Amino acid sequence: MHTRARSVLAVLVICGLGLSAPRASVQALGAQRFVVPMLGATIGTCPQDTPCTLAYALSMASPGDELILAGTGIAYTGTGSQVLLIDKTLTIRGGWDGAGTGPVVIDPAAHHSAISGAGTRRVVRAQLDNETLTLDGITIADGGTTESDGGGMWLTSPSTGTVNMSRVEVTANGNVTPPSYGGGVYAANISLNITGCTFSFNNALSGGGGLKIYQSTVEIADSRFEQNSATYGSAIEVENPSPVTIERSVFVRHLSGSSVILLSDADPALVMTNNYIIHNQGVMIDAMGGDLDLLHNTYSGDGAGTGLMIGSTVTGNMRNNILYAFTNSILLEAGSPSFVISHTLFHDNTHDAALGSDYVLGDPCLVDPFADEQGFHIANCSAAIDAGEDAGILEDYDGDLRPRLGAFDIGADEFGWLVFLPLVLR
Ligand SMILES: [Ca+2]
Repeated sequence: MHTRARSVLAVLVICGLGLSAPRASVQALGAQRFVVPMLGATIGTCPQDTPCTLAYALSMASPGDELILAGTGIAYTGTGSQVLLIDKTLTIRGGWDGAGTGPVVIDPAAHHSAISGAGTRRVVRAQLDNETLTLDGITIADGGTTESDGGGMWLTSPSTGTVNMSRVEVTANGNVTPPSYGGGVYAANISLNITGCTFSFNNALSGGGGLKIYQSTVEIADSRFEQNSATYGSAIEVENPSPVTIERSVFVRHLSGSSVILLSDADPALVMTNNYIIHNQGVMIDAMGGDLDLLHNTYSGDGAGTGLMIGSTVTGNMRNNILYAFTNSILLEAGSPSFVISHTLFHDNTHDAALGSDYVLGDPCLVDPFADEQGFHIANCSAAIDAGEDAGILEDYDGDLRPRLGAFDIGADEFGWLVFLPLVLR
């Protein structure tokens, strides 16, 4: 994909040069602009040995350029309504070691590049018109706004736009004026890809504490939502026609709000595969309408709350899910005739009102249900082993192949000795 995109770009540049030399400059390939949080230059082109301020680098960057942020432990800040107003194709990459010469070393784990709204302004506002914003290896922190949407980031487009987020930590953002939506991120009319990201401690007064999705296409993988808060949809609210997929992700310790994930009207489509939804309060997934497919997920209520609340018009199916330790495992409104339930494992719930077909009542034999997601892997005594059906999912949460040792297992983990042994030895 990357190689192909470069090839296409190269062809475009060559064509541009052939037609009109000045129109396609070298910058169309994406110049690197280096940025530091303190004492940056405000003239020049921001080379590695003379890095600039963030505001200056953004102002002088051409479409396609890449801003490379030194990770010094000092947060980047700004003035006005938001730290960054982005209306062009751009990459912002954190984790640069700051060395003025030699190879450019980028390691976000070692060099922390945080952009802070200091509790008084939004961190990023992106208005993309057929443009792409790529964020990698940065932290979006302490964004706050008196506007209603998007405390950390407000991502919008009048046409189409794409935002790619990888290794981004969205933390401690919120908006202070009700009604407010998308404390961490508000995504409206865009395509949003989230991989390897964390949303934590974000707050919305109304819906979508971590993320509000409005009329957008969103893919989330290998990510973590932890302790976000809202009145409803404390992790995520999905509204209007919005196809959303979530896989290999964790939703943990959402302790306020009526629901963790909310489909709030008739049009959303959510597919969730191989996720852990554990140690939260309220309803884990509240689908008021739309299409919902739940494949190989593991949910725990710690002895309270509701696993799934399914509206009467919801279509879709759930296959191979574990519902553990809820007051109510599944509540169906008026029978929810178009929602199919099969191969669910129920254990330690007070009420199992809707069982579906081929259900299992038995101990999932979790490694440690007081721990986080690693504890919700299954041990060899589990009733989930080989009790599932083929739902077309050929890998588990860890990327291990399904099925193993016979048939498909229920839940996010496919049991295998090769995985289990290192876990118990930890
Ligand atoms: Ca198996």
